[in-house]
Amino acid sequence: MLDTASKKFVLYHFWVAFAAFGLASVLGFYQVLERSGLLPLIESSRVYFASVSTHGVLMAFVLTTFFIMGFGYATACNALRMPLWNPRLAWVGFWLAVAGTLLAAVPLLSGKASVLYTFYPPIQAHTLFYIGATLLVVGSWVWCFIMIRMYLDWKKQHPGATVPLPMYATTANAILWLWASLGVALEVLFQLIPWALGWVDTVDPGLARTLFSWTLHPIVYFWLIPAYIALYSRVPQAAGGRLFSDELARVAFVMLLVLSLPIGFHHLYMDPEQGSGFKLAHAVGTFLVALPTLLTGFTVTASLEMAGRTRGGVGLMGWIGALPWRNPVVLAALLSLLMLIAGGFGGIVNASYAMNTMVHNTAWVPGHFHLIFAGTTVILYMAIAYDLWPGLTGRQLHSTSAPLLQLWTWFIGIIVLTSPWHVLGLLGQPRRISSVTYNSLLTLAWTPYELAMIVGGAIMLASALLFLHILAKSQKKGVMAPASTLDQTDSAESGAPVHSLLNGFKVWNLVILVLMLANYGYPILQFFLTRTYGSVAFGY
Ligand code: HAS
Ligand code: CU1
Repeated sequence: MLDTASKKFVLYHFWVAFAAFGLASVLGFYQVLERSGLLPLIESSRVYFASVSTHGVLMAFVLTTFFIMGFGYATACNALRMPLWNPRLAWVGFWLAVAGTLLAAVPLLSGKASVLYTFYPPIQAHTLFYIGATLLVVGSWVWCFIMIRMYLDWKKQHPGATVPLPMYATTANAILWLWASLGVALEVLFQLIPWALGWVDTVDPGLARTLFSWTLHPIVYFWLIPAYIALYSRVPQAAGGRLFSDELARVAFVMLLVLSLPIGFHHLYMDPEQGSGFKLAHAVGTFLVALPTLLTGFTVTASLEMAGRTRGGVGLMGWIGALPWRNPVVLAALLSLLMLIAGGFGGIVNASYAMNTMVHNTAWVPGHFHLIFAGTTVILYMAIAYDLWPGLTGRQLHSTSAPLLQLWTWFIGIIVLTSPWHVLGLLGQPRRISSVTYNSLLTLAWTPYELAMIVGGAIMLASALLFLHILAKSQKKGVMAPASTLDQTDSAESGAPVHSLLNGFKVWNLVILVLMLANYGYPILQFFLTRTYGSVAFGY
């Protein structure tokens, strides 16, 4: 159970996450204005790249890591009905991550780490950036360790019992992140930091990109899993029903864990350093990893249908209208699923080698990930915050309609922002560039879409600020919440026996080890077996 001190601890995480989100949202709006090329006054590629690097790092690493840690601690205590294990160590993890964020912020904001959130060499950042990123990751490892420890303690105290689903999924995510972050940790510790410090003159971008791809795909599921935990463990009850199948949910989380790791080469299809055979192997895995999302769509929609029919919905589609659309958790889930259809479709296009040649490094790719990350994923982070806020702060949300307005505007903003990016990508607009006025017939066709993206960006910024306002005002001025709502029971009707494979991770860790050796062993080893050439640094 969450005691008062742990509630405060979780709130600290959420506020760091959401403060980062607020700042990054402001930068995002500046970027759509700058990138459109329609306002020559604010054009500066130096400021643009500092901004887009800060925006990406804040959204992809700071918002996510702190939110996932805070939500994980809350889930572990609520679902297992256990106090937080070793709060002192947990605080150490938190402060390490905060220190890392602050360290990285200095070079980011002063234009000395304009390397974008993927920090691919040979563009070089100031050493402080790499050290800050490392500390953030080390802080998150403390979280992983505590999650796994609480899961193991609970299992020891309840021999043979089924681990509650939200905790099973949280543990899967902690294990996933430990495996995933190893790739980037090797890259940063053995390549980037020695190179940034001048201990070595050159860096091998091929090896660095290979190691980063090891992290880059699973990290997106690290971000996504908390959203899926909400879909499985909060949404069915909020809609007035129950989860369609606890076992299918576990299958989905296990598949996300195992299959998301050995497939990173779909980010390197157009790179020369890896062979086509390995790219094919990773492509097959990429199509397989779409399955747990299809399973999730099925199970969650089935749960919603059961709820809608219980609420009196009839006919083929009548249950959809019967759902409580005015409940923020249900509304966010419905909008999230809608965005997942389009975002997932884009993902399948990316994953298909021939079509990837068409969209790779174009505006299509940021279109894809803003839709599926900022859309599908972050809208559920927002819903989780609304859901947990009364329990954490002791106060009810100050308004029932403002969260609905906020979620709808976020959804509309995302659609208006990302649809033009998909089209711009198909029209050949590159990603990772600042201004795009080439003054040719080709770029004339881009103009209407550039205007649309500014409108989308403005709606999103307004929605982001409203989100922060709702949380802050509710925490300060909301009516005291009745005691009954404070005791969140996250458990999704667990207790029914499940197969031991769906209640533990030993076998799955072995499977991951084998798949990683098969898909990454030689591709990494080859850099040490053949003569390769390094690159000197470019950058600030
Ligand atoms: Fe992705 C690039 C492939 C999912 C994030 N992706 C990125 C990047 C990011 C990202 C950040 O293969 C950019 C990296 C960079 O900077 O270079 N992605 C996929 C595939 C999936 C996928 C196959 N991506 C995600 C998720 C992300 C994310 C999730 C963040 C959270 N992605 C790629 C590829 C690239 C890539 C290539 C490299 C592109 C390049 O060339 O650079 C899959 O997991 C998607 C599976 C999803 C589906 C959708 C199923 C639909 C469902 C909805 C059901 C709803 C119903 C409606 C029925 C197949 C489940 C109910 C409605 C009611 C109203 C009741
Ligand atoms: Cu990926």
